[in-house]
Amino acid sequence: MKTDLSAEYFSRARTVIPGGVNSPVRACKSVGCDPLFVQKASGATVTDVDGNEFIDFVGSWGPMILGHAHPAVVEAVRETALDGTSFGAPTPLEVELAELVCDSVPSLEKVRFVNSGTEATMSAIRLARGFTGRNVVVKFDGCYHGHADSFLVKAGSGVITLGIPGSPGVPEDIVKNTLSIPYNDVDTLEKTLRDDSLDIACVIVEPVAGNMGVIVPEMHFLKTLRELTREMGIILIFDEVITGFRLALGGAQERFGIMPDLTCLGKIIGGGLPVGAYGGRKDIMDTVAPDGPVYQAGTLSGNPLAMAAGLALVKELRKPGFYDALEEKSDFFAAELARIGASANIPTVLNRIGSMMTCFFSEDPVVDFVSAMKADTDRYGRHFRQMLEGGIWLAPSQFEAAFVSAAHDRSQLEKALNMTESSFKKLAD
Ligand code: HOZ
Repeated sequence: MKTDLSAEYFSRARTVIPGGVNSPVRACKSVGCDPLFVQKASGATVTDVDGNEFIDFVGSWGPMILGHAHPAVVEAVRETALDGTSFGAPTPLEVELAELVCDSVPSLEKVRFVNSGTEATMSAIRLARGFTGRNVVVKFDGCYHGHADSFLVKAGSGVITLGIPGSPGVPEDIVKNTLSIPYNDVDTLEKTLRDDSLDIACVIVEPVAGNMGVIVPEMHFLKTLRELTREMGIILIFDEVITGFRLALGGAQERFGIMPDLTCLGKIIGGGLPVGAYGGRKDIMDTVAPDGPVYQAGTLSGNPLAMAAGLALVKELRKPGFYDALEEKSDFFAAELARIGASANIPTVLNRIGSMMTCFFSEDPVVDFVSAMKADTDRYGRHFRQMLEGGIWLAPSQFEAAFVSAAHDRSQLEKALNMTESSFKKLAD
């Protein structure tokens, strides 16, 4: 595979951008290679600057549920841009998208748009603290809620990928207000939430973990979490930045029938443009400025291009049969992947729900941070490089999800499966 131009861009990038990238995992350090620089993408394929074409299972880390450059999204952005790209004033587009999002996500009565998932989660915990008058945030080991100070405690995503235990620059005073406990562990959950001395404002959780690889929660865990938080007057926040509009139109909460008090969204609702959102119960959301005292603001919040892209995309998702078709395609892909994994001479564990999945190079079931960390990351690195050589673009980390999109066709999925089979064989040699 020719990579001369990518290498050249990487070398230039490293002199002016830390690590040569604008988000750490992209540097591909944990999979032992340098990043490829992307020229363009269309449908389920990505083409790099050297002209190599790949079948894409990263989907920009989640947003591309329709595939890249979907005509409806591109047209909406193009048309909107002709009338101006930012006004710092309300627009009809944000009202329309807010209405559609509240109508789609069952627990949302009101929603505020921001610019990223990180902004959504940090705003949601501020709101939970303001509403309850308490200070402590409970999260789960290996869950990732963006890079705000309060969340960089036993975090997933790039933090575990790069083996960073906690980040310098995050004051101890902030860390002491974040409690991280094991995912899927009902006993610890119960003990923690029932401890009145802890001053817990909220619990934030990925209702399906996607940032230590995909981990589907035990229903008993999620149900207990909902019941206990309600009983103790603690705000339950679902971080649905990945699962929102991915696992169903109404996200994980619709799929599982469990309603949080607040929900954080991002990725898909921006159609590939920078967007985040937080929303939920009206009484809580009415505490946000200007109706209430909890301050949160943003010059580019509700940006017209992002709103237009999100609207165009969500309208596609609301067409009858969209999620059934995606589920069926993902069923086929996951079943074949599991079959290939089961007959390989290396241990693999496939965790999957809907169109998101992770194949762990692991002996044992992966149910939490500790079991995820047992995965063989060197083997994943080799697998990643072999797949890339074979034209398949996977996340450059064992601890991320692979996403199937509406744009993947049968032949692309079959090619990816064939490549996986031959990669597993080489790994076993
Ligand atoms: N939330 C993304 C990972 N699951 C972030 C991707 C990145 O770190 O660039």
